[in-house]
Amino acid sequence: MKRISLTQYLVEEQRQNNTIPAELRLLIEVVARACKTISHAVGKGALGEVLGTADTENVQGEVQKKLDIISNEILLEANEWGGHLAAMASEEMETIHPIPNRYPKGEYMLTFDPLDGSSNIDVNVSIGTIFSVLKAPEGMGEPTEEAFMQPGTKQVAAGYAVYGPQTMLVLTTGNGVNCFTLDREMGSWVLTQRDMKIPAKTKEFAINMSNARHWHAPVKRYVDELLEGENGPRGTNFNMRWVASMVADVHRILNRGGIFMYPADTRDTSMPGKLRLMYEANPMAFIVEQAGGAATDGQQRILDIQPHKLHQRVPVFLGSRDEVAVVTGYHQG
Ligand code: P6P
Repeated sequence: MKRISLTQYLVEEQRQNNTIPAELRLLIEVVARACKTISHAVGKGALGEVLGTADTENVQGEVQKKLDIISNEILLEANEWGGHLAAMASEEMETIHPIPNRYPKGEYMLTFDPLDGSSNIDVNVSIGTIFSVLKAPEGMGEPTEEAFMQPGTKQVAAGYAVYGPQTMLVLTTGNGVNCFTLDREMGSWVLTQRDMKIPAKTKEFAINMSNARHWHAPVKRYVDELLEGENGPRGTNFNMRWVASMVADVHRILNRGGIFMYPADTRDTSMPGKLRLMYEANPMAFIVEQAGGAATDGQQRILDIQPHKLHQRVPVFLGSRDEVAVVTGYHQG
């Protein structure tokens, strides 16, 4: 069967569903091209002098890896001049990044985690780029952080690139989830999986078990029942995976089901979980829901959360909808 490129997919999607205006198609293609460049930089490893840490910290107080900064720069430079964006926001930057006045401003706003899973960079484990697209509020004028404070239901597109054995791009514009594989010889993204669907049931969970003593009761109850296996209330055995790269864990779940959890815990009530709403939880929740899965913070749909701060964190339970319903039910019970 003849495979089609990302561009042909986007053009045909616009023709059939009118959900991808030309400016949004341009934005998606620019981000996809930037992810190719990031994949190339990541793939060089030590040969490219890109491993190890920069001697800087990001707004999260995390030591930045050289590739965090390189990836952030690649996305900024790729998106500044095209005229499709009004502003950008990144995990690696404290404040929003308005498009410089020397370039025309567009109607979209882009948030991203330029390189997610940084702790895996130096040990050659899959990492990725996560991005989310919002519309700029009508008549916004000068972009503000406030303009980004839109619930996840307002996203017009979201996606991630995973830099693993293959480099893949997973994308939704609100009409299902599709996956593209990078053809390195041609330098093009090729559609390899159409309309991905997460199985409602699963026997595989993903959580960092080393935090177990800090979990709140609903999470402890849920995970203990999974660990009790066939002799416990679930009546079956479960398997566990934890890559410590959200992109890699979510990609596995998109392909074979599973539940991914990064809960809040008792250590720091001011920090509800580790993952950030605007450029990790929201884009992943959009993708997961579009693939028939579910994504909550333990109480409500992640996509319904009204953001208040650009870098706010949120507890995350996402994946196979039957399992997300169980653990969410324990929180609500
Ligand atoms: P921990 C990577 O730093 C990340 O933000 C996610 O990609 C990943 O799921 C999580 O943190 C891993 O956290 O505490 O297990 O290292």
